[in-house]
Amino acid sequence: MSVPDEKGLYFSIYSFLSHFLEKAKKLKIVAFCGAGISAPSGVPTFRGRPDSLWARYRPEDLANINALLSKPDLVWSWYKWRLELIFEKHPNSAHYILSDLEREKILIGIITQNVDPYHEWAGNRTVIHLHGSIVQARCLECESLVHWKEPPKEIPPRCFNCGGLLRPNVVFFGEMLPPRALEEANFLLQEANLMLVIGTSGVVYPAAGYVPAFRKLSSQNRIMEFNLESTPLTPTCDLSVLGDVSKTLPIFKQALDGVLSDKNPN
Ligand code: BV8
Ligand code: ZN
Repeated sequence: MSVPDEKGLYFSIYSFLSHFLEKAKKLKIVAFCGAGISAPSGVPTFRGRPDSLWARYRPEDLANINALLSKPDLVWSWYKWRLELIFEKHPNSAHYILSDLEREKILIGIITQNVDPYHEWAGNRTVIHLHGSIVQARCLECESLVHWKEPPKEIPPRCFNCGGLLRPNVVFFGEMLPPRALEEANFLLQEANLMLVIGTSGVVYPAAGYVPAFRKLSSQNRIMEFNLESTPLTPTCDLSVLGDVSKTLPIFKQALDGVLSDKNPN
């Protein structure tokens, strides 16, 4: 179901949340995020939109270990371009809403597919990066870790310790997701009763599997999707909120504040 205008959006979210909170004794939100939450910041997404990252390249051409080993300059110039964008731009209102919700102890954590640090820069502390972090790199020879404070100057960047080739500290296609991140994400799924699925096309696995997994955990769990368009995950969600997430997430927060204050007038 989608609601076009802001006022209609407010009331559809208000009634959804009010109904949900009739039954739910607690409100524990987990956010599941994709590249769409950083799009309003000016960081292109991977698929779909004409300015998307993949529009210029195909995933199998760049985000995989064989490409890095055979074409280190090409792969690192792509990562350097992305790092320049990430350091130049900044978190947007959608990131800050999630940081407010964590501070109000309503959001218990974020499971993100994103490799940018915008959730942390917006103030969130429980952020699980399923696909690693683009602002870190590690040496293929000695495993030394580098934290970029700015994009690397030399391409491909070399290890300060042994001169070995560095790789971005991200999960390439064909690689396993970090077991620790999988565990932490599962813990959040157990604790939460409302999931916000924000700005993801739901095509990359196993990450996208967290949404149906949350559904299966309990019949009381509810899922809201925030996206510009419907996705393969939409049928698994209870409410699909269509629109730019930097506009729709603030409306969500207003509606939630409205429901909570109507329930606890003091
Ligand atoms: C694995 C880090 C096995 C790197 C990423 C063939 C060979 C090998 C594997 C596979 C294969 N075929 C399929 C697979 C599985 C593969 C996969 O799922 N492929 C897909 C493409 C079909 N998965 C893997 O390879 C995974 N590993 O399977 O390993 C294994 C198992 C055991 C032991 C050994 C091995 C690893 C996947 C991780 C890949 N790494 N990123 C980097 O970033 O450079 S994935 C990459 O896609 C990013 O992390 C990104 O976040 C993620 C998902 O994309 P989205 O976030 O959803 O972004 P997208 O652009 O797609 O969508 C944006 C959405 O936002 C859109 O819906 C849009 O409408 C919306 N939007 C845009 N603007 C806004 C908005 N919404 C609201 N407001 C807006 N303003
Ligand atoms: Zn090294």
